[in-house]
Amino acid sequence: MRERATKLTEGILGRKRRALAQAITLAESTRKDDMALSQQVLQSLMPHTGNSVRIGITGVPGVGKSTFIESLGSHLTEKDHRIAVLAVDPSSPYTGGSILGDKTRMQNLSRMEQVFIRPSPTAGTLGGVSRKTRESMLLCEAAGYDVIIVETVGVGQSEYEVASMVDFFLMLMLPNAGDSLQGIKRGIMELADYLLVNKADADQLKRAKAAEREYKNALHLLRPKYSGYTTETALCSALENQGIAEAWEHVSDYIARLKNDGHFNRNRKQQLVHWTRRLTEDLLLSDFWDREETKNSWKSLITQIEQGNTTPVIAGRELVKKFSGSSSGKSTG
Ligand SMILES: Nc1nc2c(ncn2[C@@H]2O[C@H](COP(=O)(O)OP(=O)(O)OP(=O)(O)O)[C@@H](O)[C@H]2O)c(=O)[nH]1
Ligand SMILES: [Mg+2]
Repeated sequence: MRERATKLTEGILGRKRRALAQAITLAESTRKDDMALSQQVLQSLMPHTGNSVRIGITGVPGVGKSTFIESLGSHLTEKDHRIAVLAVDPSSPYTGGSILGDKTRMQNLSRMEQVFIRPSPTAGTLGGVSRKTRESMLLCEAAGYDVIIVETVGVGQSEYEVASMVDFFLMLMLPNAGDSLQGIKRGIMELADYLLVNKADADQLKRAKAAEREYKNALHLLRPKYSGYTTETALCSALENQGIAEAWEHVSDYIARLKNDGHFNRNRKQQLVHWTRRLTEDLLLSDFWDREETKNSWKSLITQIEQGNTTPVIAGRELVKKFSGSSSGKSTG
């Protein structure tokens, strides 16, 4: 296993796409031996991670995320960036996701040497998918990609997940504010660092401008993410390649300011703490439910609750007490 880990590590540091793709497949695997190997690789690559800007992009289906990434990606490669595009797709965990299934829409990007595109990981819960995306992100950084784009479809939970793994969160909007504002939860808008109204072209331009005004007003009512910062809005057309360079300029300026103010590093640190805590909790939980004694006690406790002999709280405490007693020897009291 050591040998394979070393080979993969060297391949990734040598910027070999195949090694990177293999390592991501390992990170996505749920097999125990794959996971062990994957963790070895990640551990040796850790010192080489972190040197990128991580951008999250969200928006309702059809808003133009893929088209936007294609357009932005081309712009970035001209500026000598190396780009990795990863997807978190909560809508179809079993089919591999729709987000990047349509690679046709990123035809130019997917052919470029400096671009690495990875569709959504399959299987598992949302938490699982985003864990894998986080690890994929680290692997891409070690392989020298300096802009990581994490795409997710705007349907709720996944946006929180993605926002908690990126440095900058960009929301693409449709040019019909009235309709779309209703569908957007306030909390989601609070996650955004930038709001771009896409499809501001041809006969939709006028509507897009009106929409931008509405979004701007809506944003005024929200608490800014960092004091002294405002979430800007702008127009773009991913299809016509309008406003993309300006959008990137804004993103880079914003990130430079975050770095300068110390928010950038603080965020990353908080994200790491949050992630580690989540992982630990997941491990604890699966350990708990995997135990024979939990399974056994569970059945009899449920029966007792059903018969009215105990309460869910008392039963729950009893289970946890048994678990912590057997795992650490300590009592929870
Ligand atoms: N007029 C116009 N059409 C656009 C623009 N951007 C995207 N489209 C069109 O909108 C449709 C959806 O674009 P996609 O890029 O696939 O949208 P998406 O957000 O990735 O969609 P999902 O992956 O299904 O969530 C396509 O027909 C695009 O050609 C734009 O700036 N202007
Ligand atoms: Mg898409």
